[in-house]
Amino acid sequence: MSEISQRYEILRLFKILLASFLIFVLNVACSDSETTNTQVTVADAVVFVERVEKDSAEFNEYANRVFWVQENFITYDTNWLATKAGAEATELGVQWANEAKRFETLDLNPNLARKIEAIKLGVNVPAPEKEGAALELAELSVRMTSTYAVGKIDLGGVKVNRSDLEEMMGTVRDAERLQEIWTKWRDIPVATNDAGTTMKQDYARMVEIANAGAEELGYADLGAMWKSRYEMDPADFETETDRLWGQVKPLYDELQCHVRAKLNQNYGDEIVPLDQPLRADLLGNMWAQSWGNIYDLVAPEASDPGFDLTELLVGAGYDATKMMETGEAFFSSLGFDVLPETFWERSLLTKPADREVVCHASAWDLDFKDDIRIKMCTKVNAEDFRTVHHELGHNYYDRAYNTQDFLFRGGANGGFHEAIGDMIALSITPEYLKQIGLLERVPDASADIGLLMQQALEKVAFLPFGLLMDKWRWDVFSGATKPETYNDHWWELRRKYQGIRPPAKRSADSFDPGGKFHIPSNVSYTRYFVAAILQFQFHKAACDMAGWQGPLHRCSIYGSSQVGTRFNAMLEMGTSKPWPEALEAFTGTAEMNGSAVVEYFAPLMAWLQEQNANRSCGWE
Ligand code: X8Z
Ligand code: ZN
Repeated sequence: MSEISQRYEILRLFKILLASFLIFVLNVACSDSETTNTQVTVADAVVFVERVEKDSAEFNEYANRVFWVQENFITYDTNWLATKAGAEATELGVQWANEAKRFETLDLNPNLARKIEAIKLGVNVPAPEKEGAALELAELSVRMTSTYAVGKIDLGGVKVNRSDLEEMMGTVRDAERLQEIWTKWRDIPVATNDAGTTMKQDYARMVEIANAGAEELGYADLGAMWKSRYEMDPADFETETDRLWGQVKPLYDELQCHVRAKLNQNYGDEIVPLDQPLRADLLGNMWAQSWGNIYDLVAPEASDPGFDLTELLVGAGYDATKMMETGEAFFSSLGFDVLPETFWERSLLTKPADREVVCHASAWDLDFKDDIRIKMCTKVNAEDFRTVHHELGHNYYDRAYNTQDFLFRGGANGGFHEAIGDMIALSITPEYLKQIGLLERVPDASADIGLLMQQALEKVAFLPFGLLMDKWRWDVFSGATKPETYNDHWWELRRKYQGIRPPAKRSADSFDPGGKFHIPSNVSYTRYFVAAILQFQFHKAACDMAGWQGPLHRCSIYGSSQVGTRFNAMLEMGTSKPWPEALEAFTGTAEMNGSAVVEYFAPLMAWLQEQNANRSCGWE
């Protein structure tokens, strides 16, 4: 060996030794679970995000189609398929979320950081990575949702389907009959299912698995994970929702007091005692969440609008398709493109007689492009006319942001998605109904209190319900409420926030939260509370843009393409920017605020305070 090659060989050996030493040092330094953090780069994050965007678009379209078929045709086999797809979706989502955590500490540009966060929060109900957990979670989920959806209830020997029972809560006026329907509906979550369990047991097990999944992803529990979607510290978000509730609570309290007094006149002291919370089955709705159906019982005598929207729709021969077309025409009047032909071919707009379906209304975006659809067991009435607009709002929002990168295709926050169609429905004024040929004569200002009362029974009555659904879940997920007190805590919150009580004592074994679609389906609910506030902010901003001068409840933005253009600009943003920026883009303010609700209902508030002046309000 020459001297040069000898020196070269020594150098080479030295280099190998140095490299081994460095690898050793790195391994020692990184030998705990934080391992790979130091090794990933921004470039890796870019590649990772690109891969997830591509793969999740592909997988989610497949899963959407499986779930669409299952919810339109509930059988043993479609449940089997949905369980399989659900488990796969959870496994993939959790795997991606865990991978995403590795990039959190890097200095990423805002877009990339938002996408990493979106991947982390991408699974609605996570399972831990432990073998079998995702499958068990999917089994529980499919079993709970199909238990909720299928079956009929025996009413005096007649089998009645659930969608008809919901409708009956709005039309029946006999207190005993209402109590029977209400109670039988709530027998379902405590009945033993095919797997030999009850919904309550399934729910408690689901909570265990989901909490373990959320903890693995770095959240205190599933509730903290859901709150994190609002781009705030979870505790701050809770404070924020309480602040909003504080703004509108005085209005709710006056409404509750007036409704109780009127129901007392109708049903008497025994059924509606004036010093007690209201009986939950007398409010025209299976969950006492919106009370529009009992307008006739609480209407202000001297302020009759002179028409009933349900009667107008029925009288004009509307059916589900015509209701949908009317909603579509509203969006068209703002400048939005008409719905694709496939919407009409592929949607399910009425309840099929020959098979089990999930009747709870939903809007779908199957391919994240333009395969948008609605699934709804539509009835021809005022409530469903509004729901049609609500669902269409989801579809138009989905379509507006479909050119964003895949991870930005979503609502600015959950509340935005729920508020879009509702904001449009606030424009269903008498003037608008006249414009579309449903109403002959627009009532004058003397009908304002009546019109506002109709609206308050829907919107103001909803607020505490919208809030307490997740207050209950937050307590369940945090472990503050255990299965033994699930039902008692539910009624504590119902009493505290809504001032309502069950028609008869409930046993601790009951699982009344399970009688509401969003609990077995794990759809978070604060979104609807937030939407109930936001829609009035949107409506006010839209009316200002349209140059409206009169009271807010008489304003309709029908036909205003100028509002449509600005509205679309907000919708197109999807989740690409923090939600306060989206809010500001449309309303000029970056804060959620209940003051638009207060302004909208101000004349009714004054009237209610007068009516309640000599009544003893409250229920504690
Ligand atoms: O679930 C819905 C929509 C589908 S996102 C029909 N809503 C909540 C409910 O029904 O409880 C709309 C209002 C609140
Ligand atoms: Zn919705």
